[in-house]
Amino acid sequence: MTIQQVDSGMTAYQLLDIEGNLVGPMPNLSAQELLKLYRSMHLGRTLSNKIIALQRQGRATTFGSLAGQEATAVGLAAPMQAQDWLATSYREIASLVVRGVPISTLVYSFRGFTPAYPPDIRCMPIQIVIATQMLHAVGLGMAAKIKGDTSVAVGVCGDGATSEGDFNEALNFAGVFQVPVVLVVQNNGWAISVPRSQQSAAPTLAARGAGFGVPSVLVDGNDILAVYDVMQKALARARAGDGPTLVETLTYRMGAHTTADDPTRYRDAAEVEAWRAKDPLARFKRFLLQRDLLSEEQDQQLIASVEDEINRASEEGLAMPAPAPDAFFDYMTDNLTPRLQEQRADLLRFAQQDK
Ligand SMILES: Cc1ncc(C[n+]2csc(CCOP(=O)(O)OP(=O)(O)O)c2C)c(N)n1
Ligand SMILES: [Mg+2]
Repeated sequence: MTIQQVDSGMTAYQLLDIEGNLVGPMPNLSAQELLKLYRSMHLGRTLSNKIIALQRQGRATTFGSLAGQEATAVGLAAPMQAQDWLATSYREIASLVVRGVPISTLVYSFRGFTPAYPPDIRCMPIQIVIATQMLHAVGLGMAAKIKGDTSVAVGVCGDGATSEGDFNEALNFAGVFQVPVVLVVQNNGWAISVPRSQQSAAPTLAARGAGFGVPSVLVDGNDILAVYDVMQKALARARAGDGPTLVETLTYRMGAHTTADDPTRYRDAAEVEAWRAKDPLARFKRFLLQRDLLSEEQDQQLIASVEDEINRASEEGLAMPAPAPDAFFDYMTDNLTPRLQEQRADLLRFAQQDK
């Protein structure tokens, strides 16, 4: 597979069929690396379920489920190098875990607090304002290009985000200035209640790239090996100075948009069931079992250790002290204007009354 070839084809690139059979050339990954990908996918799903449970208990904020999209989230982050930058939306929590953001920090952030990621991790805080992170990624890539370093930036957004001006501006800038960036669209079929079919008349969202002179790839987003392979090649292209790539991953949001959503009101149960058969975790598990890289017993152990890790990290994240109510003023500007100082004092008075 080369990026130029897939550009014209526009059938989704696949390496694992839904039975877990290898249908293309195996990426260069050791047994240990394959198992790590599988464990990271489990970490993503278990963490997502955990935060949903915490939200139900009133201990976390509104949260968007990752279930079904683990191959995309893990596959886009795993081939990145330490010096690369990642700017995600709110759903790709497994990408952040792969990059090294502590799980306890993520749990803390979903209590509604601004997290402090370790600075060397080079992940932007999750972005709620749809598509803006694509511009951030292009800016980070452009900065690397100007400085002449070897970092590549990755931006991730959803299918709905592709209708935003920011997405198109990011692609345009990336194309014109040959920015070392990979722009990933995780097409999970829905933007809250708006289906992909109403998002764009283009046959694929990857097709958007051509209009901006940006090579693009359509990939099976529930196939961890295919996503990994495509990302590895797109990152290498950018690092070699060959410019940006647009990647569309075809996946599906199995859960609700967020904990504030009821998808049964707008989508068909049969559609959800059809996608259940393409579950990225089940598919990859079949592959690993077939190749004797995993046994059922080892799988049970792996799942238990993941649950244990998530539970322990969650306890840590829940125990972290909440920031002072006025702490966000500290991140705003170096010198608060008199008006902002007044607002800060007002807020503190209000918080005091509330006690
Ligand atoms: C600029 C902007 N407009 C509207 C919203 C409200 N909103 C939150 S999520 C969402 C849908 C996004 O869908 P998609 O891009 O497909 O991402 P997904 O949630 O499916 O991962 C919208 C419209 C927002 N957060 N930001
Ligand atoms: Mg979507």
